Amino acid sequence: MAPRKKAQFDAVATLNEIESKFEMVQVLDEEGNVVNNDLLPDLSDEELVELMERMVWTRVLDQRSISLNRQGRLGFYAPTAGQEASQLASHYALEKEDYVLPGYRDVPQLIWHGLPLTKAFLFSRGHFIGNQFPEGVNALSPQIIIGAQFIQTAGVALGIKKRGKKNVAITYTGDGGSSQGDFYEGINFASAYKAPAIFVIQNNNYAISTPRDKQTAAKTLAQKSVAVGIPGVLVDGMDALAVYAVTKEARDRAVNGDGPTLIETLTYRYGPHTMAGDDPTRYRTSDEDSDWEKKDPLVRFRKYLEAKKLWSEDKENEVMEKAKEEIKAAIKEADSTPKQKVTDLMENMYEEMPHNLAEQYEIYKEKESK
Ligand SMILES: Cc1ncc(C[n+]2csc(CCOP(=O)(O)OP(=O)(O)O)c2C)c(N)n1
Repeated sequence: MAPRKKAQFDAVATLNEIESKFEMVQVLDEEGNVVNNDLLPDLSDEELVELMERMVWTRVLDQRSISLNRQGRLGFYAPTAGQEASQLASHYALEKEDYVLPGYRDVPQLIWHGLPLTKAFLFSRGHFIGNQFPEGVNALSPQIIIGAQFIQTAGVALGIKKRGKKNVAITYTGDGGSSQGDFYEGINFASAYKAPAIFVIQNNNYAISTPRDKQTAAKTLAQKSVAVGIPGVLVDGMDALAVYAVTKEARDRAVNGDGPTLIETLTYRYGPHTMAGDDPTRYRTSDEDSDWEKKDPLVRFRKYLEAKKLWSEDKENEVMEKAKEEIKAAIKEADSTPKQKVTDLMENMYEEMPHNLAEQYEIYKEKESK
């Protein structure tokens, strides 16, 4: 056999070189020690405490939501424990006027963006009021179609740009979502138009039961940015300060007119994919679970704050009690909201009802009036 011709251009070397550049950004190690002083964000003591409060509050919300779901008092719920730094520290880098386009697991960011908790519970129950956001809450409802929010974000960000606003649109998907066509279309379009968008892939290693390495051969998900010509960054998603730092940088770039950024947060969900019945013990080992628990975002940030004398057990208990009270009040309010009627659903679906449905609408109206 003739010897293989030497390649004129070593594409493999190019790939290897690009892939090797995406190293994980970290600020705090697992013991809460600062390992990268240059990236330490410029947050005041009050802000650091506020971020920790949000993470603790959200962990309590997750625990309560799981119980409420098991009691049949909530509907759809996608657990969030383990992903608090990825979700809340990225959100903390935003401004109130920025737009949030969440995936179904990203209800915490919506709440901290101003969505009343009662509405989050009503959303879980599939009640239309859960999708009616108050004026000034710049956000869309959680997206269920995997990846679709990436296209919507490109559009929202372009709208922000056309209006000359100094704001961004941020969106979140999972590792599985980064294999969807919508994902690529969204980041490509936003890049071509230099739209002020921040695209976050929360890589929790599994798309339901499919491990991340079974759905893409890419070494990192952040490197997918290269193909569309935007900056990409791989960050430790269990490290609140690192997530905050890279998102803040992405936001600064976007509002300065430098276009979108793709961020991959390396994280883990402790619970099942959703409460609809998957069993993580069938696709993950307990060793894997405990390895990730050692990286816990709350533990790490707590250690950092305790060393600075900004946090204590009493403080944490106080936040947890407050969270429980607020959750109790919100679920009570959700319980007292009138049940959704078929006519409510129809009225909220159409601005102009098609004539065949208009007939059915009248029938239901009649039935519901009895
Ligand atoms: C277009 C589309 N295909 C399939 C599904 C079913 N589905 C729901 S969640 C999910 C896995 C998503 O995994 P990932 O993007 O990693 O996000 P994670 O849930 O881990 O946060 C799939 C396939 C869907 N909702 N939409």
